[in-house]
Amino acid sequence: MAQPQTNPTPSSSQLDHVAQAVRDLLHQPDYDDGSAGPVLVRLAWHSAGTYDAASKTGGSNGAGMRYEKEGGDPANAGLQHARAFLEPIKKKFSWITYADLWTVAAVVAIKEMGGPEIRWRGGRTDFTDDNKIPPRGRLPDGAQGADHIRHIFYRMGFNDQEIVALSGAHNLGRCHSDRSGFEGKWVNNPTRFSNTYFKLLLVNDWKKKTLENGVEQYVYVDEDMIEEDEDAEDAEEPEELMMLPTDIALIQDPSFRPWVELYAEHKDIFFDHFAKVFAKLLELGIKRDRNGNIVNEENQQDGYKS
Ligand code: CCH
Repeated sequence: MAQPQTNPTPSSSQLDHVAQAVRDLLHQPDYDDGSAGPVLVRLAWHSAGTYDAASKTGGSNGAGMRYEKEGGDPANAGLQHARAFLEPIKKKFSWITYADLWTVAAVVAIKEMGGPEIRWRGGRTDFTDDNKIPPRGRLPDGAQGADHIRHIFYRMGFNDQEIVALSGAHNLGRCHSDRSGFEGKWVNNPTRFSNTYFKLLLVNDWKKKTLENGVEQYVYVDEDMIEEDEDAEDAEEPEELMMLPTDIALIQDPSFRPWVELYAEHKDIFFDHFAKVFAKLLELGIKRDRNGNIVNEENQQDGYKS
């Protein structure tokens, strides 16, 4: 039997250069809310969120989104922007794999946006064809409820507390009608990592709204903000904040809700739990030897043939 291959993890000085290059590209004045950070976080999450613990398939190893089979999944619409932001870094530091770059970029972005330090380990390889890419349909659908969220995240091996902690990433970024069909941001400052998402879930009176495209989401308009803005010289239209049906499920479900309450009240606990669960997400499906190097076993080479 052939020996398993191992891939060395990049050295810390090599990584410092990549991390700096990621920090340098985050500021994008003409893109969304001025930062590439949120979409980079979503790229890492979707690259890892295909994991299935039962069959040990999917996960961030492989960077399958470079192939149409995964990259063309409607669930991944818009993530080509994140991959394009990172492409110059891949060109400059060709030793790093896409799978490592996509995951480390999110960790750097979260920290830079004011979030916690997240443990990250390298050594992922990139698939050289699309045989090992799992079938589509493993990522969550924002239009659904608590049962669906559990079905998706239990499959990866997460519990209810971890599901709620991970969902706190919706403090970042926004929905785009031309990507998911949903529209708007969850918090007023979507490029700053914080626990505001949990606070807003609890304090606001979320109302169901049907968008012009027929998609249903929940919205809230801060009346105080409108009054303040009317007096301001350069008053901008206050933007309606939004929640997905899956976000609202977190306050409706009796097992999810206490975690929302805890994280709304204690930012430090949220940061601690988020750091742990995001690190776990990025390691799903990755088997390491005693030295931390990834072991690509023979049986992991057998993939989906469809
Ligand atoms: Fe999410 N997310 N996400 N999400 N997400 C969207 C955007 C972001 C769901 C649906 C959506 C996580 C969990 C879930 C981010 C991080 C995470 C969008 C809008 C939808 C829809 C996409 C668009 O239109 O551009 C659902 C459903 C779930 C779980 O049930 C988890 C877990 C994470 C990370 C830990 C981030 C960040 C964004 C903003 C992306 C951007 O482009 O601004």
